[in-house]
Amino acid sequence: FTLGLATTELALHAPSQIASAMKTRANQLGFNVVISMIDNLSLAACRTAVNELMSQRVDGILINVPLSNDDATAIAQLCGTLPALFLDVDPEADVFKILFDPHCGAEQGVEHLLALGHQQIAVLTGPLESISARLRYEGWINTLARRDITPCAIQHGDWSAASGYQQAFLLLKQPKRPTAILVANDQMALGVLRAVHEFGLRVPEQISVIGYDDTEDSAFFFPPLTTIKQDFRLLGHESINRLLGNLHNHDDHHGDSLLLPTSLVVRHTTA
Ligand code: IPT
Repeated sequence: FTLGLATTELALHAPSQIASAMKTRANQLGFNVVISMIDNLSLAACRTAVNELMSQRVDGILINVPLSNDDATAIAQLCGTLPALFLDVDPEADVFKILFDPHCGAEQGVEHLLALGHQQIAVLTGPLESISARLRYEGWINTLARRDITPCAIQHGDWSAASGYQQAFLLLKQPKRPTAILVANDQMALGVLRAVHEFGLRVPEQISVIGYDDTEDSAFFFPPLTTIKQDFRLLGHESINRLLGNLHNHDDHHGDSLLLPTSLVVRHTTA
């Protein structure tokens, strides 16, 4: 068998670690994974990637591309009878999927900051074209609202460390300076840590920073990053297992969908 992976930008840490985990699991089982990377976040780009994989006669497709419910349904239709497993859709999406619970992750981050006594909380979201970025953002806002808190500042990045660095200055220049920043991924948090340092503030004494992902290097940021862990090794392992389990099961396109939990990893950027 050969499996196809349609993926978003592999220069980003999370998608590359997910792809690596999938390859590792597939190799253990004696399968091959071919990869097609999209060049922009659009339905058209995802269609192109899926068509490319189908023309290589893959036996099943993994789709790690952020897709709205309608777009996911359109891609599932494009795949026809070929089993297709989605990794970046809404938990409500009516497709075969394996996801980390975005509500759970967003809530864990907010609850951690609230437990430390923070009230002046700024948020830095991912790109709003991404369904996961929107769901984390929504989860933060809802969890804060339950405590009658609204973020003291909001900015939007593009998942990169560079965007985290740039947007952090805008958050720090607010008249009411935040005592904590919720960041939608670890790469942006890396940029935020540098910006905070250049701004002359100490982490975590003067400002707390929390990331999201727990990618391989996050324990080696300075200071070591407190974050919300998504276990990408487990995701890679489970997605290959479940897609293979579905190869012979052509009439049940939903297969065994799975919602994985996230967990809080407390290191040294929050106090
Ligand atoms: C998601 C990551 O959390 C984020 O950091 C970014 O890399 C994004 O992917 C790229 O699409 S994880 C995804 C499975 C929701």
